[in-house]
Amino acid sequence: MYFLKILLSVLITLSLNGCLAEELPEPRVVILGATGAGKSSLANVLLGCSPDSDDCLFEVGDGTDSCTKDTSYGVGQWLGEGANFTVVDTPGFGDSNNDDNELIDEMIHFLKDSVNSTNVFMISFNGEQDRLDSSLQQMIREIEALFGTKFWDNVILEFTHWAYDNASVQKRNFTGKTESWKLDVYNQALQEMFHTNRTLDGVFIDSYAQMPWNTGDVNQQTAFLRETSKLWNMAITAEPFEFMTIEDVLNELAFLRNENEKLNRIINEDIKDLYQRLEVAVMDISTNSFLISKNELETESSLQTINIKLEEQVDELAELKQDFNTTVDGINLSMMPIGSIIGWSGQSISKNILPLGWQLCDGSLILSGPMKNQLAPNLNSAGRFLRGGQVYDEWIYQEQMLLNHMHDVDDPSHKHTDRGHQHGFTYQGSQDHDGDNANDRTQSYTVTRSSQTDTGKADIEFAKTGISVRDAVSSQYDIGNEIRPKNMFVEYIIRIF
Ligand SMILES: Nc1nc2c(ncn2[C@@H]2O[C@H](COP(=O)(O)OP(=O)(O)OP(=O)(O)O)[C@@H](O)[C@H]2O)c(=O)[nH]1
Ligand SMILES: [Mg+2]
Repeated sequence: MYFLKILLSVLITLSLNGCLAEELPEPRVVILGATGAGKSSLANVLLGCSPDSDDCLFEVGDGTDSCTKDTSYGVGQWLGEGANFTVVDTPGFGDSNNDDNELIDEMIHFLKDSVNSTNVFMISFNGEQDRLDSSLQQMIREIEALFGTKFWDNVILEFTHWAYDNASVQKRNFTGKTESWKLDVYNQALQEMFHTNRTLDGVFIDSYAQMPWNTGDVNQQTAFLRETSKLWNMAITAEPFEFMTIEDVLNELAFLRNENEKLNRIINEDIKDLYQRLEVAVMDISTNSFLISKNELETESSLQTINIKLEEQVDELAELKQDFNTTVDGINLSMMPIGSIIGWSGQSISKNILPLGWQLCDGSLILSGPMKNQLAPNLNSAGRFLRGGQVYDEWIYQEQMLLNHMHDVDDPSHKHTDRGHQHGFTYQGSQDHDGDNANDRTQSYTVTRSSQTDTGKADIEFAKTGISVRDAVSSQYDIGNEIRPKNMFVEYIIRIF
């Protein structure tokens, strides 16, 4: 089973080894360190291999001479079963057989060209040693000089040869040279030697925990998993560091400066162009402002003119309306034949003047038309009513008349008493003495007598009865000097032509 797992990991790695840099899976971990520190062993165990297995990707030395000669990467699953990642193994420095500068150059080129970026620079130290190897110092100095001090942001310290068997743990606890002590010592040393004041984090991964004789040791396995998990979490959360040398940065800077100058030129030209356009625009604005104010004045003047004209037209319209009404009235009135007499709500009520061709019926002289030289009927001043009549009756004035009528007299019966009266009378006469001859003479005589009448035989004069019809009109009606129904005054006018 273990063999199969290794084989699978190797196959994956082999198949991916020809990858382009940008295709290398992340996180990427670059392991740096002195020769023999255990870099290749660590790279193997991170890929799930045994630290020193022949089947491992990275060759592991015997501890005397440097083993890894070239920088190379391996791609596989984390601890042989996790997510894909990339681990980069670098040569050890400080071997008298090698030219460190040459190794560093090759390594830098490989990192730039084949790896491109990394999430973690893991600097491996042999945990059993307490000092920083001078060759390693040189390498770090080179890296710092090439990539800049920013590379410290991605650095993690890693201590190999840090066993978690009981004896080793007890020994460290006894001596006080624990993990925190180790980190303090190395951080202090690094800060003194290099341009960093960062307190770097660290992991203690003992590759030998995966040796067959240790896999049964629960403590060692627990520590191995804890420390590798810590490394994984740091790797997946770290921002990738791009392998750009100072030279690259300078080149890029020069390029950017060049670009900047180009852009500046363009911007300057654009600004110049903009200034010119701005000047034109300002002139346009000024011209437009002038035109606008001129237009405003003209508009205002036009508006005033329009208003005046409008008012004139309103007046004209009112006059036209008046004329129209007059015309309409005229038309209506002219439709009436000459001699027509109509009632008119006169000037004070109708606010209208007497239409042409009409004259008040006030008895004034008619000056034109077929009735010329006649007096207009005098209806208005005399307050006359009009009545229908025959053609020969026209214009005949009639005074008021009351129809002959009778009044019933209610006599509630009364009595006349004749208390008797005397009639005196004188009788003069002549008496012919009948004689049958001519000598008969006439004898004058006077007789005065007084006789008493019989009662009830006197004739009673009406005036003596005391009965009279006083007023013909009952007091509940208005009594006046004319007879009229209810009415309303208008002025009568007559059409004369
Ligand atoms: N006890 C112990 N031995 C280790 C550990 N890691 C590596 N070794 C041994 O240390 C020796 C060097 O290991 P390598 O992995 O080759 O070291 P390296 O850093 O790759 O060396 P170079 O490639 O020469 O730079 C080998 O004999 C390993 O077996 C460890 O964690 N504990
Ligand atoms: Mg090696």
